[in-house]
Amino acid sequence: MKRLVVVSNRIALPNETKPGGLALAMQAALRECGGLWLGWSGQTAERSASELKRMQADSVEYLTFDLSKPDLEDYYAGFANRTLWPLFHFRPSLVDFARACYACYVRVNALIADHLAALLQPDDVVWVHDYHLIPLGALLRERGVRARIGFFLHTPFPPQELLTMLPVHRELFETLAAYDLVGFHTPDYVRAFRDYALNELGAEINEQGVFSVRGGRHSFRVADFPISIDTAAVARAAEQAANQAATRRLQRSLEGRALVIGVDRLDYSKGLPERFKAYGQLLAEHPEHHRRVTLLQIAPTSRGDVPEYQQLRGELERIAGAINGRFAEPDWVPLRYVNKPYHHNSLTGFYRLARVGFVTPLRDGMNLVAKEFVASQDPDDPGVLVLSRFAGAAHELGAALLVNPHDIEGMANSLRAALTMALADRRARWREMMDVLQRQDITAWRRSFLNALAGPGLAL
Ligand code: GDG
Repeated sequence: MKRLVVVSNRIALPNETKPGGLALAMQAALRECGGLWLGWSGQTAERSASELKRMQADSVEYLTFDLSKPDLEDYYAGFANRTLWPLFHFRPSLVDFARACYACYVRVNALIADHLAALLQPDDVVWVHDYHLIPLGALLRERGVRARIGFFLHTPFPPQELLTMLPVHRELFETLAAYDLVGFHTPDYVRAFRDYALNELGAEINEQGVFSVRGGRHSFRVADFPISIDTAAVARAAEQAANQAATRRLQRSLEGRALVIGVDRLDYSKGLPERFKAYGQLLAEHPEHHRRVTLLQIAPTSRGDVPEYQQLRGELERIAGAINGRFAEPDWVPLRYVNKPYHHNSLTGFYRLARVGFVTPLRDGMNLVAKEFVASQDPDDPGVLVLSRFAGAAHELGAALLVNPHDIEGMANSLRAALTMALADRRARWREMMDVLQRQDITAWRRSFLNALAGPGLAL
């Protein structure tokens, strides 16, 4: 049996519960077929990746490395999060490019490749994740690695007009040709990659859809694999969480008001200022909702050392203060804005209590919160999902109320429609979305990627 080797910037150690679908999916895949997971420890040290720390649990080996503070600054906070992240999320004005940061990004990837190349066996199947590690495949090939290597991008992939703004776009993106399989969340991102590869990399695509880059030695496949959640487990957790103290306390505090919920990392891609404004607009235009509704926005801080994130935090505090200042009553706070993270199971209980899931990113690769909200609902009395058309999840969840997050009035109208939607309509929409999530869950995602990469026989 082939061994699976997963590489991602952050990893979840066996005793850790990391939020999000990626960690869960990788833990399950590695448990099924055994293997190795390599990533940054989350710690800094004098020198980057000078050694690997090993931890074994059952048939899975966890390997972590530290990063020096300057490398963390230039590779992670710099090129990954201040250049690629805004570029991939359609925010060119936030792109901050410095050649020194790019050089550091490639150097850190090369350090990882050095360690990995020494560990790999020819039969291994390597799965590399996300924008932090784009050149890793090519760096492994340079070191003589011939194993099958796949890459999955968790963010959107924007059109070529945006990508070409990056001064090093060609040298960076042509490294994708070193992989055997490149995966994206949606057909739109695959199309954007295809256009970019044809027009900028001089790629050729044969009748079977196999890409090759002129002059390159390697051919590769490109396809969409929409990531999902462990639908059955989330539904179970939500049902159980309904009786937990945290859920009951929230329920009591609502005093019968309709709950609108948002849960997002505090990130400018998530459209939080626009969301708050849309809620303010609803309250301004429709006083009949005063005292009848509460918006709970959970937004754990993220990348707090990147200046754009600090600015966003200030902006949200101002808007939240303005909304509460204008509409609150001594016994009603319309907007509860919380920067703390919560246990994942508690979140499912909160989702189940909510009448509306308000998920309105300006751009999002997929958005797992939208899927978790749907899976958490009570089938007899489900809440309504209001979802940005610019989240990858909109591709599968067309039965949500789809909104344009740049249209504040439109979002306010959809929020009102969600709050007043009849039970039969709520049920029909929920059923349609839940059917999708039951068919296309996290196991289906992982298997379809690994089957496409390695053929059946791995992780089945
Ligand atoms: C990236 C892409 C893509 C949130 N708050 C808490 C918490 N969470 C969990 C959610 C969900 C996860 O974090 C967030 O996933 P999203 O998909 O919504 O967003 P990103 O973090 O931006 O993820 C995204 C994803 O990768 C997977 O490919 O969908 O587009 O940007 O699972 O529930 N979990 C806990 N406490 C919190 O307070 N425990």
